[in-house]
Parts: sequence; C-alpha cells; structure tokens
Amino acid sequence: MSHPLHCDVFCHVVDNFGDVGVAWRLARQLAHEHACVVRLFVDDLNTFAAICPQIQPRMGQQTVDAVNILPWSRQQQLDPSEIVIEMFGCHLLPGFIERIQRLGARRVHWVNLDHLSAESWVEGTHLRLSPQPGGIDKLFYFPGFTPATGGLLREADLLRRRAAWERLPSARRIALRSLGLPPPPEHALTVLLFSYARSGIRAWLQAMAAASRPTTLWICPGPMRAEIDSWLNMQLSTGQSTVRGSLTLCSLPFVPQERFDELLWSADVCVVRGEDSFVRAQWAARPMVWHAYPQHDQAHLEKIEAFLRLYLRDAPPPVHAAVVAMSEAWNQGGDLVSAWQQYVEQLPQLRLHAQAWCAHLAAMPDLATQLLQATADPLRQPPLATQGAAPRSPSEP
Ligand code: TRH
Repeated sequence: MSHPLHCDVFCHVVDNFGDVGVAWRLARQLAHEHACVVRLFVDDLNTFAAICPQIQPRMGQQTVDAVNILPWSRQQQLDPSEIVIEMFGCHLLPGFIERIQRLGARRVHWVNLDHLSAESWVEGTHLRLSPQPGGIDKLFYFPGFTPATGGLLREADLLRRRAAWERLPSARRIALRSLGLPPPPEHALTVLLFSYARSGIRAWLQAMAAASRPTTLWICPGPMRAEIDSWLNMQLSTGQSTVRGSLTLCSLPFVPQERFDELLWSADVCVVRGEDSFVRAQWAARPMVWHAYPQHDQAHLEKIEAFLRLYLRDAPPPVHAAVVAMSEAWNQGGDLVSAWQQYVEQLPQLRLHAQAWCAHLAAMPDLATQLLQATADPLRQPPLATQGAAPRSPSEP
C-alpha cells in the first residue's frame, strides 16, 4: 500500500459508555494494528474521558494513543477520509455528507457499523449496500458471532495477553491492589457486577451472605450501587469494602478501558451488560450473565434468545439449563436465588464451556480486519431496489 489508509470514525454518545467504548476500541485497533491514520469524532468528550482519562474534554483537537480525537462539529470544516465509519447509525452533518457525495464512491467508502446482534436477520443484511442521495452507496456492516457476519472487535494480542496474565499467580493480586482492593478470602467465589438497574436482588445478596462458601462481589459504578446500599443500609463509597456473613462487597472505581479486561479476568463470574463488556467477557472466557440493554418493546429479549441459541448450541444439558435459568432470572425477573444456586453448582462446566466458546469465536477473523477487507474490495451486491432504502437496522428508526 503506497500510503496509509485514512479512516474517519464518528461516534454519537446515546447514553452509557458503550457507544464511545466500541468506537474507541475500533479506532485504536485501526491505528495500532493496521497503520491507519484515524480521526475519531465524538460528540461527548466527558463520557469519553470516563473510559480514557487522557482525554481533555475542553480541547479542540487532541491525539491520544495515535488516534486524532476531534469534536463532532469539526467534520464541517474537513474533507472525508477514504473510509468513513458512522457508528450505530449516527447521522453525519449535512455538509460532510455533501463532501462525501462530491468525492464519490471512487474516493470514499461510507460505512454504517451497526449494533451487535446474534439475530438471524443480521446475516442477510450484513454487507448490503444502501443507495444514498447523490449516487453513493452506504455499506451496512454488522458485527456478529458467525462467519456470515462482520466478526467481533478483538485485538491481535488480546488472548495471548490474557493467557500470560492467567499464568502469573500474582497477577490478580497485583491488579486488585492497584485498584485498592483487598485480596478475596481463600476459596472465595468472585463476581464482577456491571449491570443496569435490576431490582429484587436483596434475596440474592442475602443468600450469598448466608452461603457456606465465601463470595466477593466487585461492584462497578452504576445503578446497582443504590440497590446494594439500600440492602446494606449504608452508602458504600468507591474503594470501600464491607462484609455481611460470607459476602464481601467491594465498591470499584471506574477504571480506564484498557484496565477493564483485568477486572473480567480476575472474576469467576462476570455480570456484564450492553455490547462491549458483553463481548469482553466472552474474550475473558469467563462464565457470564448478560444484562441486555432493556428496550421498551422487549426487543432485547429476542437478542438474548438469539445469542443463547448460538452460545448454548453445543452445551451439555446442565450447562444449558443453568445459563438459561440465570439469564431469565436476571433479565426478566424471577427466582434469582435458585437460578444462582444452579449456576454456581455448574461453574466448573460453565468455565470449560466459556473457554470453548472463546476458542470458537477466536477462529474467526476479527471485526477490524474484516471491515478493512470489506472496504478494500467492497462486496458489490445489487443495491436495494428503492432509492435511499436502507436495510432494517436497529439503530435507525
Ligand atoms: O455502558 P453500556 O451500557 O453501553 C451501552 C451499550 O453500548 C449499548 O449497545 C448501547 O445501546 C447503550 O450503551 C446506549 O455497556 P457496554 O457496551 O458494556 O459499554 C461499557 C464500556 O465501559 C465498555 O467499553 C467497558 C467500559 N468500562 C470501563 O472502561 N471501565 C469501567 O470501569 C467499566 C465498568 C466499564
């Protein structure tokens, strides 16, 4: 390649941290592993700074980790790069779109990188071209868990780094100490909790406190803090721990994104949410409970069902039953105590299953690699029939 590829990544922060979490992970990988010159446009640098403390929210332009970070509005003064990636169907500003159209399809690959879903319709929509006004097509790119989708974000050295970390007996103690966390009691079950608000956890907490085996619960910042404070009848401040019977509760600080993996690797069970932490728990090869982003029309339940259909395809019946029971109890309410008891009983098999699933996913090319292949030699499908029609995409009304 005569010159490095120039890529623009656009991120509109809807809420929470996953929009910018995914965009930042992609931007860094394109820059670090594919020698791209990357411009990342973000419309909420304060949220960005929560996962990347080097970000200066008031700076007009800054380079962090070899990525050029720009405020959203700067697109109005700039020409598009060769590859323009709009995350999750965020709408670019009209002036920038006009410049994409002026340069045309021979100079710009315009990509919509959509939300991750295991639903079957994704395979039929991935890599579809959607004609846009002005005669240029937008490529719809869908992440996924199968070879007929666009893969998952995975840094080239991620699994090697995890394996090396796991071979180091002191690694977890060092990681926890750096976060100001005490080492868990001997033989304690460790649970990382990063979920949306989920009421009705008192009986679950009580059951862990009364259990014969000690449990350590690492609570990430988020709405569950208040639920747990109410059960404790005290406010657990960041970095503070307290004990109730066999249950040790630790309130974690929000860690920089590149440290988040170590939290997952440190835990026996990861309760994760949304999209990015959900994927990272799969690369951690840990038993995980996924709290899907709740949607008013219950569409998130279809996403959960579709994912579990893939995830549990080869699972032994006791593993299948334990995962389904825990997922339903967590996401739809229900008897969390008995579901948790069943889950903990299956932990050795759940861990083996998580490792097999991780190896299965790792056999597929990662998302960044596939994305560059797709734009280097776009799959020329006949554009959709009607002008401006776009495939069904969850991020667009
Ligand atoms: O924060 P989320 O709920 O984001 C969600 C999802 O992106 C979802 O797809 C989107 O529709 C919704 O927002 C609007 O969960 P997620 O996806 O796991 O993103 C969290 C990010 O925060 C992830 O990159 C990990 C990172 N993180 C840290 O960097 N440090 C931390 O301490 C924690 C707890 C998370």
